[in-house]
Amino acid sequence: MYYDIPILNIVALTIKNNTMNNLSLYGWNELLLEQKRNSIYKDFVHGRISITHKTCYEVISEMGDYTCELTGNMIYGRDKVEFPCTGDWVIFQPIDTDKGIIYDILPRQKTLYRLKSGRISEKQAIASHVDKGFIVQSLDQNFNVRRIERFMIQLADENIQPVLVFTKSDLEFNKNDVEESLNHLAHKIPIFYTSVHFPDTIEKLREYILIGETVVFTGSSGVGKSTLINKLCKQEVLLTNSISSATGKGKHTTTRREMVMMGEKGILIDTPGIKVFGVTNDDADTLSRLMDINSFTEKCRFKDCQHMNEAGCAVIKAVEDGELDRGVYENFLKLRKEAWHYSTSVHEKRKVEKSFSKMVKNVKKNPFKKF
Ligand SMILES: Nc1nc2c(ncn2[C@@H]2O[C@H](COP(=O)(O)OP(=O)(O)OP(=O)(O)O)[C@@H](O)[C@H]2O)c(=O)[nH]1
Ligand SMILES: [Mg+2]
Ligand SMILES: [Zn+2]
Repeated sequence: MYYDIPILNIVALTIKNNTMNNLSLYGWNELLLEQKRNSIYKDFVHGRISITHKTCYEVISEMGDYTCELTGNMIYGRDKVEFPCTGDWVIFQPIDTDKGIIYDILPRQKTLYRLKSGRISEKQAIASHVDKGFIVQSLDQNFNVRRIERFMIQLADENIQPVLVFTKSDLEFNKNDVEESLNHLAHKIPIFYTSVHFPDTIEKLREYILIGETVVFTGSSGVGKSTLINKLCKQEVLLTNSISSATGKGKHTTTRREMVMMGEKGILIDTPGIKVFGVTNDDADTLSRLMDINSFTEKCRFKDCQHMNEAGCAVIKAVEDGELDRGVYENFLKLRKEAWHYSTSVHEKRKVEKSFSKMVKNVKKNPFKKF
């Protein structure tokens, strides 16, 4: 079901006293207010999406929490990637004490996107208005520097501060090996070693999250994202994969993107574990800077060197001389190729859409002509 016409004053807006929310704790600010004033729906209610379901959204507003659907205009008038995601600020009209219809989304910023897996190159918005991106890896089997680089490049595209959070530091691991493989990244990203069994490591991380700041947690399934969020919030706000000692049950893998409040301090967004996190950032300069190879790229003979097989390529020479890690170099090529592939297919798609809409216009003008 969807709605197109604003249902003004049909339902008395009942304020639910028990669920009044102070939105400034959720990051509401002057800029967002200004943006709301520019919307034709400025007289409606605003709120932030806390959970994204398949066809509806949980929205937190000053008047309480609502489950909302989209208007038909929003469903049919936008690309999937422009549909609301967790963390978005939206304008909606309550139609009941706990139901509403979303009419507009305030301009997105600092959004974590990923390349959707599948044949068609499609971006997916995971979380928006994000200040920090916690790249979570567990120190048992999950540590993988190539995956860290992958997340970092994607976060850089939207100016989200990357933070590396290791979990399960109570388990056996070789800290020297970990630190050595992070040499080229260490000065670009804060690193935390945490364990649910060492409360001071959780406390340090909690202090790092500031009031009103939004943090998204990303990483493979089972690394302990939901467990860590529960510890930071000092309560079981999310289901985790741990076995409950009381029931012996509790296998639960996260399936939705959900926002929770950490005390009255920060806003934490949990996400399901993703096997391969595809990138869409095709900015080669950012990539070479992040991977710490820009000191070599500057010395290449040709300005437009692609660092693949060109004569006088300082990057290839650095790999041959052992100055640049081969793994870093190969991941650089891989990430760049992936992002190129994405942007080329987006470009192609736009071209097809443009020629299609041109054809539709022409048909409307001259319905009997053959095109
Ligand atoms: N030893 C140890 N185990 C932990 C730690 N943190 C989490 N775990 C365990 O790791 C398992 C997975 O935890 P979850 O929090 O569900 O993992 P997740 O990253 O949310 O996984 P998905 O929701 O599937 O993406 C559970 O059995 C936790 O008890 C830790 O610091 N040390
Ligand atoms: Mg989880
Ligand atoms: Zn080169």
